[in-house]
Amino acid sequence: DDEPADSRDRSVFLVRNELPFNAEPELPALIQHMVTPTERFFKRNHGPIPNISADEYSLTVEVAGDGGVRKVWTLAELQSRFRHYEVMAALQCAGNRRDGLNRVKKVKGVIWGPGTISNAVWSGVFLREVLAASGVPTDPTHPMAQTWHVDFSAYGLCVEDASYGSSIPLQTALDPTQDVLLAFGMNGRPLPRDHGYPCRVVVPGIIGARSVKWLQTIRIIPEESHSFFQKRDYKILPPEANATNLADYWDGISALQQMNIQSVVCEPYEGRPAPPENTPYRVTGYAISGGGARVDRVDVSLDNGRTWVPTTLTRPCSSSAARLRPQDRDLPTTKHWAWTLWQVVVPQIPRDAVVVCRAWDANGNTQPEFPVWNYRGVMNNCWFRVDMKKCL
Ligand code: MTE
Ligand code: MO
Repeated sequence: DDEPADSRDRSVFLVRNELPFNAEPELPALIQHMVTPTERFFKRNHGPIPNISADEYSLTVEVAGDGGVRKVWTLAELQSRFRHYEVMAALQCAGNRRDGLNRVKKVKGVIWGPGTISNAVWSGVFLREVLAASGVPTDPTHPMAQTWHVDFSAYGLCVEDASYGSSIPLQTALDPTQDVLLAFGMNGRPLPRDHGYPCRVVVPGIIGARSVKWLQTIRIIPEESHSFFQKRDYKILPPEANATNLADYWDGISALQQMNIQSVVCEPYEGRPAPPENTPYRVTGYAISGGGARVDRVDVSLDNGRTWVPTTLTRPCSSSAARLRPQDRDLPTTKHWAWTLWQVVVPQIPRDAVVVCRAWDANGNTQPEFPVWNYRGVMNNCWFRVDMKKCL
């Protein structure tokens, strides 16, 4: 059953696949708001959208071995037993900008443009508090906390595996600065079905694939998830990996977690007419890094990278990007989970210009000038170019 329960406005989305439904908004619309309106938030689905009622929902927590601590939570219990938090965080698919790698050489996967990123205010409870109440050791020096993993699996079917699943290190889940949420709400409303109703994981700063929707089971296990999406997908395979030999590389390559440094020009946009020449123009876009690292700087070039101008950055708040409610401001974090929007007014955009952007993060990371091809087409963060000759 893939009956759409949510707004899937065709004038908002570039639909990349109908069944399962995969769609991204066009860039100028994407960055009109710091918090992406829910009906514009990109949708990435590996299978049909489950239809789960709040009354029937339950979440099972298991710990491998030792007879297995096992706890089953109803939605009402999850919502009433734990403190509620709000965290502003962007989700970005590791396949964002896959089209840029596909232009270099054919890749495997949904051919996404640069719109599989969106920024929302998520509300829910902290995963670490639910784990603690489920009997999982939460002392960071406990051997389990140091090496085990939190394996999430979802309700519903999916195309590549029996069900959708993924894992993060237990250490990440337990770290109070990481803000890993079990979310019930998005932008002040219950999660829409397309985004995981009634409960999903939100792991800020980490590739979208780990933020499992329609969460059914959490298993604390000594190794990573055995899911297709952990073991075989979402890895940067070396350039010699291809359709016939890729299995040879799976074991040696890490499953992606933190995102890399990214920035994209949203206006001008190749899908729109070029702005008139000899007129000042506001170049805009988004930028974000992985692991909550702050975006320090975004530069724009109008001559394909020979000369650059700095841009003005807009962050949701200056010190702590994640803390929205006054009572939460003293919680220990300085993480930048939200995206940064940026703009610069240039005197004009010549008709033969190639508009480029590149960003730096607090760790000194910047974007590569050219695409780094890999078979699965993930983590493309090369300089973003808008060729004015390609505008409508
Ligand atoms: N969870 C389930 N159950 N099924 C999925 O297909 N897709 C993942 C993740 N969680 C997925 C999932 C991927 S690859 C991404 S990028 C994000 O959800 C997208 O979240 P969104 O659809 O809310 O934008
Ligand atoms: Mo994704």
